[in-house]
Amino acid sequence: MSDCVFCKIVKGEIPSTRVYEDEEILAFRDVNPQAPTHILVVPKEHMANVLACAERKDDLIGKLFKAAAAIAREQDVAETGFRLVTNCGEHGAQSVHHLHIHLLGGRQLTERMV
Ligand code: DGP
Repeated sequence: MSDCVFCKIVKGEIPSTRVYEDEEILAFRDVNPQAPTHILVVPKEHMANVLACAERKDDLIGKLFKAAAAIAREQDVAETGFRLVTNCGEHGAQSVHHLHIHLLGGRQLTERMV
């Protein structure tokens, strides 16, 4: 999608700090980190949110979680713990409408979700 910021990051048109990449998935550091480790795991193909991803026949949704788990290990937060979040739509406060999973860790997160 030509005006999507994450599509531009995937294409390298906007710089990012990449931490993981495979054929279908890219992960890079969030520009506005909420925790010492704050990484966004995104499909390279544009899709708006988890609802769109869940409609697919393939296992991309599983691959995104597997990539997030591998990144958590690689970034040394697997032992101490971390949080995976995907915001969806208006009430979910999704601001970038290209599916992404936030991987947050590196400090004690609060018990509150909202
Ligand atoms: P959400 O509210 O779930 O849609 O989160 C979008 C996240 O994307 C937010 O934490 C900030 C991040 N973000 C937005 N624009 C950029 C960018 O150009 N580069 C990077 N690295 N992150 C971005």
